[in-house]
Amino acid sequence: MIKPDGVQRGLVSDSRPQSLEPLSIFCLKLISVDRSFAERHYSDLSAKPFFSGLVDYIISGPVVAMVWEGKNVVTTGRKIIGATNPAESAPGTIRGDFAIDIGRNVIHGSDSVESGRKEIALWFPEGPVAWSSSVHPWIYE
Ligand code: DGT
Repeated sequence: MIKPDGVQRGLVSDSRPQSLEPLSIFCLKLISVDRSFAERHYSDLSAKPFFSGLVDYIISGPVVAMVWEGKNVVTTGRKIIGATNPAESAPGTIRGDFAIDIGRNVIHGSDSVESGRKEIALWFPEGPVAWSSSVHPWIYE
């Protein structure tokens, strides 16, 4: 998900570095979510002191919700996104290149296949459009 700061700063296309080329976007939409939706998305963090600030941030403007597809997509995606705190994100990662503060870290990525499945069900209850990428056979053996 490109968070509201990423959308407002016009980083939607910049946050697709070349290292993401072998992965493909399966679903994508611009969406504004309300407080209860954001609280559900971040429910595992509800006891944290920064929770209400995090929810305020996520509902502060539209986000771009996406489903990415590809081999090891969760691990690769997280590597490309960078560490949660941009101060610890390597240059060349999305957060390392575009973010400064942990509370404005531009992008979210599922941290496991299981949470990815849950988040897809939450963000895309309508289900995916059925399609397949024609470059797939040129990337995967
Ligand atoms: P993501 O992808 O947004 O879920 O971030 P993760 O998975 O890299 O990190 P996670 O799930 O532990 O935390 C979710 C968001 O909560 C994170 O992107 C920024 C915010 N956050 C995490 N730790 C802190 C903190 O110590 N202070 C503040 N202000 N925000 C934090």
